[in-house]
Amino acid sequence: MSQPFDAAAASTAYRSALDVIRAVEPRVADAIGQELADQRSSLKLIASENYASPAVLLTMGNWFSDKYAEGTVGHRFYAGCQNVDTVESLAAEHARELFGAPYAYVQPHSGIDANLVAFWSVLAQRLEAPALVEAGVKNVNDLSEDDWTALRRAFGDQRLLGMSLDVGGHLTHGFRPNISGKMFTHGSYGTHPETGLIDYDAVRAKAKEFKPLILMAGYSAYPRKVNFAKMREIADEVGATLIVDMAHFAGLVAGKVFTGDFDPVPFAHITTTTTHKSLRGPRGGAVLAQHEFAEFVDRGCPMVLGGPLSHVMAAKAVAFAEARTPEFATYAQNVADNAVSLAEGLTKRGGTLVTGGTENHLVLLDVTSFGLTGRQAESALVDSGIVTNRNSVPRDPNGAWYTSGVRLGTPALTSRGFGAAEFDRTAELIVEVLTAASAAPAPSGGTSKAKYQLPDGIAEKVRAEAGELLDANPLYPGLELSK
Ligand code: DSN
Repeated sequence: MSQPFDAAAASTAYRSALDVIRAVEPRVADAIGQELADQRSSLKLIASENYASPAVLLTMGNWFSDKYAEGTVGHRFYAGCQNVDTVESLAAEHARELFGAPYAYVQPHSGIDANLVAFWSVLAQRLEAPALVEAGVKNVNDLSEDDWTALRRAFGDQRLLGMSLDVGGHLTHGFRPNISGKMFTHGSYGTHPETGLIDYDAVRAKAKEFKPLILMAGYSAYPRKVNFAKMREIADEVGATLIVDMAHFAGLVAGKVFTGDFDPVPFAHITTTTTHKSLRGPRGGAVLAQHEFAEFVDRGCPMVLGGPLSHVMAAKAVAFAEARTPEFATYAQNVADNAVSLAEGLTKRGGTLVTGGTENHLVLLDVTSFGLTGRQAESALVDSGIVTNRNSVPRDPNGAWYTSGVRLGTPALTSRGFGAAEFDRTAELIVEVLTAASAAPAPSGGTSKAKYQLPDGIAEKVRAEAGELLDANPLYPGLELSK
């Protein structure tokens, strides 16, 4: 584990906790133990997952969970929030210093919540613009029902321009299954058809034509860096607010792998994130903002959020403190270096990567050259002990359900201590499985898009070989649930 911890103390803590739980519902205690066993025994390559430290995990299991704390530090709707104030202030202070942000809001429960807080902040800030203030509206809370009806109509005409889902954008960046797709008229920018890279001139042209209120940057399956200085220039040219969703790569920003034009925080009006991906904190979200948006972001609860999860805010404070250490900076650099090793390991064995490589924590492998859909590849790999997720590739012929790719991320296995050699070996195992796999016959003739077949023994062999890599790099070394 690249974040040092006291294994004997953590073993005692977890054993005691499981004893207490087992006395009430033994099946839950067993499931918790089994989850650790399962996570220890597979090659976890899901790009949005990680392993938080025992300190982060243990911070969530306590009486902060029992406290209501709607409002903000020092201005709560409930009495007795002095200790919540302490942990929320600490989390916000650490986040501001970690990311060099003027303002931090650590209450969002998830990335979707963080984006919703950001969207409402932009709308509220615009609504309270001088013209409205002159008309007597000082605060959105002063609006009458009729005003709200008029504003809802106006919201329908607000435009959000984000990265297209099929080139790696995220559902919460204006797509229909998410509320953002209903709040905003949505436009999207793609990537260059040959290079697969963001074409900033094309983004600029699209922004000039579409005139968005919000220009959204950030991704969940784009394997490259984004130039946020250029994105801000484009936003300024068209009078848009730049929101960057850095959920996937927040750990690379915190660890100073992404600096200068590639660090979103100085350029974005608002930056949103989750805290549990490459940042390796508890499951949750956060918003960073320039000063002019701070008071609007602060209204997140109760505007769009339920009561803050104080136990998770406490764990965010611990995770941000960890992310400020030199060990975390080394970890973040290793995440990026390991992604390059994984990419090179796949390409030298015949794999095809979207954009031809990686500059962040993820690799997008196009599996059509193996004669498979993404769904078949995902299933063949997981049955061989390699956990990934299927993902669309640009202009995917198999659509968003079956897809033609698998997304592979390095944050989790890097937390286990994997380095270049282990990721090269991981690439070898992936290619071995995908080369041996083929589409299964469909009952109605032809081949299935969902089912795959593997020659006997391959899955078992690869699982055993993956096990050797895992045993050499144990998850939470020394942490034992039984004496
Ligand atoms: N579900 C996350 C991912 O896997 O990328 C993003 O929300």
